[in-house]
Amino acid sequence: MAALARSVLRYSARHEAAASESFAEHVVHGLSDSPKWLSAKYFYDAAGSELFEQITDLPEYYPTRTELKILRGHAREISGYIALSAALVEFGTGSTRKARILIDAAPQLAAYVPVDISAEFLNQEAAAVRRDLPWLAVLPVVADFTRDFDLPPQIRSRPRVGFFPGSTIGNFEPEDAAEFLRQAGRILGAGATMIVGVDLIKDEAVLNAAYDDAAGVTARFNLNVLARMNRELGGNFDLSAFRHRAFYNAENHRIEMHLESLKSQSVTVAGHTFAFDKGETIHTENSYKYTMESFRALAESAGWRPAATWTDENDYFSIHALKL
Ligand code: AVJ
Repeated sequence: MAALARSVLRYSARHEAAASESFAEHVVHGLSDSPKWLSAKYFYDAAGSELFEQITDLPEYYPTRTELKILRGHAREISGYIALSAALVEFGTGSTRKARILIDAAPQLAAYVPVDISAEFLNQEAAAVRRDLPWLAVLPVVADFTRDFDLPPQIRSRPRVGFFPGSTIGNFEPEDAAEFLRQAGRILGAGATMIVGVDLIKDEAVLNAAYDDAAGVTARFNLNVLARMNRELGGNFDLSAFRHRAFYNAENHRIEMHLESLKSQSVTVAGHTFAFDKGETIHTENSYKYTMESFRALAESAGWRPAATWTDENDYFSIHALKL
């Protein structure tokens, strides 16, 4: 255990150090390291966000449609964990589609607080929800949800319900996921509920296909981070000289995505030149998978009490209600 725990901690520490860097600093830091790596959060520029939307519609990518099905099928029961006149605080709102399912099933909700780093998108989405649900106080917060942020003063006296769907929690190292949950607890306060979507460990062929689809959309999504470095940091990556690699790492319970250099080459980006061996990779994403039990244990280690869990008929995905 010691070696794994140490390597996870080391990885966590370097992610923490990386949290306050600019994209350029991050790229120089990650590509100077051995093995080379980049944080998955840099996938999501406009092109990357659009490609991710396409991923969610792929036949192989089960998480989104499975989570939506669980939410729709159990919305009333989930709503039972939402207190009267509570505020729903969504961590990292991309689309409001999932929150709307909860809101529709929980008329006792008084406020919706979507939190996201992208002000423009957030304000657009917030305006649309306000238009459709005029009785709901919609109070968007522009913030990096992985850091500490202040809730709007208007919800100071309301019970709080955190919402973190999509298995975005899988992008954190387990240590960092626990730290995130602990911090979410601090932000939400005593008596809070947290509703979290978590992808489950399953047949490796199903996992591998979900991250290496036949149409090549996930490959384009992964390669887009090279295009983004070219666009934003004056890079000269030749996208045809790299290929998408994705596989389940069973020992560490995670999908890993990499970009593999197809030849020996050097690339200049952000004013620095980096040498790649043939076959060398940039590690671009981890997507951790849990069992029901391993996620409950993680939540408990972060001070939350698992109150209920919902899943689909294949046990592909899970939604957890946690209480503080
Ligand atoms: C948005 C982090 C949940 O891990 O499944 C999809 C991102 N990467 N295909 C995931 C992703 C490749 C996704 N999350």
